[in-house]
Amino acid sequence: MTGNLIERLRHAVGSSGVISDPDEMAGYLTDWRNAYTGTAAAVVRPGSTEEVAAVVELCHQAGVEVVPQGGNTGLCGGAVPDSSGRQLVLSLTRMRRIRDLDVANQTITVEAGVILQSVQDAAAAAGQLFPLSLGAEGSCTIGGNLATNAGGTGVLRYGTMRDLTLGVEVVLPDGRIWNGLRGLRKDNTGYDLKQLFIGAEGTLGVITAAVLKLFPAVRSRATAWVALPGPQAAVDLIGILRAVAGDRLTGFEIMSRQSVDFVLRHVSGARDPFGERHLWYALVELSDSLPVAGLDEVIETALGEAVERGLVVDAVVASSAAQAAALWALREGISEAQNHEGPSLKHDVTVPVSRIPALVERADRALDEAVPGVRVVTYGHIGDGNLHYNLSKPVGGDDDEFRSRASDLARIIYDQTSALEGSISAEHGLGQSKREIIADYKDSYELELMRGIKQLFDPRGLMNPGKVLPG
Ligand code: FAD
Ligand code: 2HG
Ligand code: ZN
Repeated sequence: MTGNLIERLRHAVGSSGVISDPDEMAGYLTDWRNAYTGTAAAVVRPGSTEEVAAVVELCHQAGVEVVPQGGNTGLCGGAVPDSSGRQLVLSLTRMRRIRDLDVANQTITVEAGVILQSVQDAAAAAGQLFPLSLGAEGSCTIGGNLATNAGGTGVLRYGTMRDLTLGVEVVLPDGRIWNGLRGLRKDNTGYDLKQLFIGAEGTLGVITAAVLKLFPAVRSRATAWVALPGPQAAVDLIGILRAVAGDRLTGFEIMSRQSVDFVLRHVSGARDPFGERHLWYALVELSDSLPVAGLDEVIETALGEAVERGLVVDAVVASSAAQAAALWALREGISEAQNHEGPSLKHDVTVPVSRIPALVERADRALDEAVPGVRVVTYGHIGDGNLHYNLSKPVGGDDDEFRSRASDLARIIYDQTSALEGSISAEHGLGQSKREIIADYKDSYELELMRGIKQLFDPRGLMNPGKVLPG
């Protein structure tokens, strides 16, 4: 990148918005778990849509590649530049304005750099709920949530980011602004273009703002921690809860004992709710917008039926908000805790919910045959058919030797997932990590159509190249 372009970028966004000092750039060049590191010519932090457009246009004219970045919490290297040192990281973190909150329309309009938790807080202050919820919510941004079509723990009831979005504003790869910020629940005027940008991981344009759906605030909640003999019991328990609680079932997460062991070992203050060890656990949440909905009774009725049917071995219903938060901390601490056990080989897979038990049985057996003693950290959003099938080395194993098995182990999990008609990424996306392997699991015609869409929006291939599409 020429000094001339850096000067023009400074002119476009102000001197404080352009970082080119290597030490100051470092935090933007490595991902959350230090799995990917790149270099960049500069990091640019525009403060408005017009400034984003000016930066992207200058890059387009100069043929410079752009890597959009939000909170940098992504788990597949999508926001990290390559090692050429020629790419530009475009950080949206200065775009933090909540532009509008319309209670009658049940919408909130926010800029891409707004932290997810700030959107939840703004909604709550207006007596509303923005239901996207995930472990990184204190640092991930709405732009990153949209670009990865984030899921999290509320999908069971409220859907993913795709379901929660009514409109987007996007800076296209040549610097033009598309204003698709419509707050409409019905709009049948042709192709739904916003959905192309959601889940595109920054490869089609830079999302600068969005109109998101709001829901009535939650005013009562019941939370239970449940011990189960296995995944089939969890699937059956979801069926009972749906029959008893309907739409009030808003969370159902599963965790293997290995996952909980890591949290108990590494997260300070974590405590096992039961005296005995069990094979599997579920975290169940019911919630309602009515202040007095009798949810504790509803959850106890459902769990009582499950105990009678031998599906639940033990259960505790939280008696206070603090106890419920402690149960959620056991679940949300898994990602962080696993980082203390050497490399985590992450796989974020999905199959139809009914096939989860078959996936676990087949994949666990094949993984243990491939690497005896491998520690399988299985957990996640089973109500959506989504498991995080993460692996840690055997006790006493060597980090590099374990890393060298990464692609064989991934194939074991992906082959079993594919045989059960699943997908190799449920929520984290393809980024750099699954960009090549996706070619073995996705129909070639589907990939050809995706390449055609990329060519239409970004014919010069300047927007987040090296991500999503196989090379
Ligand atoms: P980044 O990491 O900065 O970027 C992610 C991708 O989006 C990159 O490809 C980047 O180029 C692109 N991008 C970012 N901003 C824009 C923009 N404005 N326009 C265009 N492209 C853009 N994910 C889930 O789905 N569910 C979970 O439950 C979940 N839990 C997590 C828990 C932890 C502890 C961590 C670390 C991550 C978790 N994630 C989860 C993954 C991650 O937080 C989400 O994918 C999040 O949505 C990423 O947001 P971000 O702002 O950090 O994006
Ligand atoms: C979760 O559900 C996230 O906790 C992160 O999607 C999963 O760290 C992971 O692999
Ligand atoms: Zn998840």
